[in-house]
Amino acid sequence: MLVKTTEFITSATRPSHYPPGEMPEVAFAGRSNVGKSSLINVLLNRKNLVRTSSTPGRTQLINFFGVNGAFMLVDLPGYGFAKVPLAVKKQWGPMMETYLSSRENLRVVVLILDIRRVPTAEDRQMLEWLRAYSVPPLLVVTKCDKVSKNERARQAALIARTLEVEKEELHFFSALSKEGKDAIWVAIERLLSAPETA
Ligand SMILES: Nc1nc2c(ncn2[C@@H]2O[C@H](COP(=O)(O)OP(=O)(O)O)[C@@H](O)[C@H]2O)c(=O)[nH]1
Ligand SMILES: [Mg+2]
Repeated sequence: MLVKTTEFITSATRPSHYPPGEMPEVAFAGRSNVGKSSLINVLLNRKNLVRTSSTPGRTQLINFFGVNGAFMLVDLPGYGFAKVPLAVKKQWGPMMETYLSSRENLRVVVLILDIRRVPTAEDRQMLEWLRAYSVPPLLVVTKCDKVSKNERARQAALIARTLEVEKEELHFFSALSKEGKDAIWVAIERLLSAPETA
């Protein structure tokens, strides 16, 4: 994918504030601090399109970006950060389910997982919603530079088993080495150009 232009479109919490769904859309989801912003910035060749921060969990908005004037990239709010107020936490599920069930131009959700961690209940919930609403998931396992080859294989098996998916469905990535960048773009492009299924 040759990224020529990226522009911030808007932030929203509910459908009446979403931008028009005229272009195919790819959304990114994952636990706070999993490396979601880092992945997006590497994919878009940007230093800081979406802010990477050491105080995770504050973003509770759905952020829409236009890429090449051809498709929409959506940064979904991170989940699972302990310090987020309960009231904010309670909004996450309905906000996600509303977006996933109503966004007709949504073609793929990139679900990001940490190679060193067991997927959480919220990761599994995301995957269940994607299945329920027929949105194809793209599973990206990030921070792969932090583990050895042996550990990677062991953790991949554990992650696949916990999510009840095949190991082959996992895309390995590192924001440091940029490993996996091209393969992830190929998979995203394929799904963005796929005919609507739902
Ligand atoms: N070593 C390493 N660190 C990463 C990687 N991706 C993200 N990080 C670090 O993990 C922290 C959280 O990353 P960020 O992209 O802000 O996560 P987000 O909260 O999911 O958007 C930051 O300190 C990043 O520098 C990676 O692939 N490898
Ligand atoms: Mg972030």
